[in-house]
Order: sequence, then structure tokens, then C-alpha cells
Amino acid sequence: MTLDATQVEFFETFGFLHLPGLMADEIDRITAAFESVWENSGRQRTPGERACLVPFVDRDAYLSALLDDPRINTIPSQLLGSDFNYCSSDGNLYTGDTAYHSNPFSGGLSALKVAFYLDPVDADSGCLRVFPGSHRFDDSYSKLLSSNISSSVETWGVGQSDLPAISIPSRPGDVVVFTHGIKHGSFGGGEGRRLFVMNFTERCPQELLPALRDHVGAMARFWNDNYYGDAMLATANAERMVHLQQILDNQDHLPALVAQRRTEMDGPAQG
Ligand SMILES: O=C(O)CCC(=O)C(=O)O
Repeated sequence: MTLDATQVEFFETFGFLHLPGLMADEIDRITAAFESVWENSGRQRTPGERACLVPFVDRDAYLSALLDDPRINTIPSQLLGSDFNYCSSDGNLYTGDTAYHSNPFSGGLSALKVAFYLDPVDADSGCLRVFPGSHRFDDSYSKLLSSNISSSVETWGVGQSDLPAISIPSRPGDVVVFTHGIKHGSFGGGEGRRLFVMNFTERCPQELLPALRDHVGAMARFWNDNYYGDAMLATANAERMVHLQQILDNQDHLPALVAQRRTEMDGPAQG
């Protein structure tokens, strides 16, 4: 599977893509692996709060291999370049709404998320909602949206869940791709809504390496001395390593930062 030219153009313009049924033949195994990663993590959950594990797919050999699956691999390869970086993953048990936000990547690197919603989700039960085109920060519309979205009632007289974003209903086996810069959120999801996301960026040019190192340092809040998980590294072939090497070469400062965070936090960050 490769994205066709219209899909690439759609992503560039609107900032997202919905790929129905892309992983339908694997979804039972993917879901079982998701459950077993949570079980093996031993992570305690606080009822009514989001729980998040980072890295996520890296903890399991089968989920790590999604990075090699041509259906997944082609997405960052076509949209960010064949030498893209894999920038970790998060496994989530969400509760309730996710307020609108964007996650611009350090240094303004082009970045995208490949999201697997493991439960059927619709507009009012926690599917992703996006403002198409809002990733274009140079655009006056994006700027207006960015400045006012957290005060939508005061500014536009409408709560976030009634703003005119579009919903992307998803079924298990679908894949939703969106750029980190797009304004996105979700509303009406129940307790334990299951989602895991793989993050990718373009390869970091030399002049932006300090920003990449900042990103790696910021991961100290998850309390892992290594950026990537053991299974991800232990099962990596030469082709996968292309997407890991630049970060491996820029994680020497991580253990000291983790040691510091451990003295400052009660437990690893939940998102
Ligand atoms: O599904 C959601 O609640 C939102 C997901 C999200 O914000 C993200 O993955 O960045």
C-alpha cells in the first residue's frame, strides 16, 4: 500500500488522513498486544484519570514491528521523507474529553501521528475532531484559532465541544494520521477509551539538533533512561535502525535528566 498523490495533497492541505480498515487483518492481535503491554507494565490507574505509557509499542516485539509494516512505514516515508525518525509512542486509556490543542514539535520539525483507536468511536463518543488546515501556522485563520480556542465561550459564545471542527469516526482496524500542528481534541469518550499513537518526524537537519536534543530531554518526565524501549531495539533490523539512529546518537543527556525528574515527581508523567 502507498498513499496516492491525492492523499498526499489532502494531508498537506488539511493536515489529516483517515485510512479505514488499513490494519483490519491485524486488529485482533494488535488489541491483544495493547492489553498485554498494559498488564505487564504494572502501572496503577487512578479511576477517572487518563493513564499513559511512554514509550508504548517499544515494549512489545510485535507492536514494534508495526514500524516495519509497509502499510505503516509508507506513511511517514511518503509524508516526511524515507529517512524519517521514529519519535516514540504513547499508549493511552483516556477518560472524558480531550480539550483542543496542538503539539508542535521542537524546532518546528515536520511531524505526524499515526493513531490506532481500538474501540469504535464517533463524534460524541471520543473520536478525533480536527480543524482542517489549522496546522498552517502562517495562516491568519490558524493564528486566530490558536489565540482563542482555550477561551471559546468568552470569544465565540460556544463551548469547545460545539465548535465547528470535523469529526473522524473510527472503527478498530482504521488508522488516523494527523500532523502535530493541527488543532485536535475529542469529546464524549468513556472511561478507558483505548488509543495508541506512533510519532514520526522528518530527519533532523544539523542546525536543529539542539531542538531534537531538547525533545529527547523532555522525555525524562517518563522516567526511562533510554529513549527507545528494549523490544524495539532488540528486534531492530538495519532498515528499522535508520529511523532510530539519530535519536540514539542524541540521548546521552537523558539519564541525568531522568535522575533529576525522579527526585521531583511522584511518578512518571501521564501524557
Ligand atoms: O483522542 C484523543 O482524545 C486525542 C488524542 C490526542 O490528543 C493526541 O494523540 O495527541
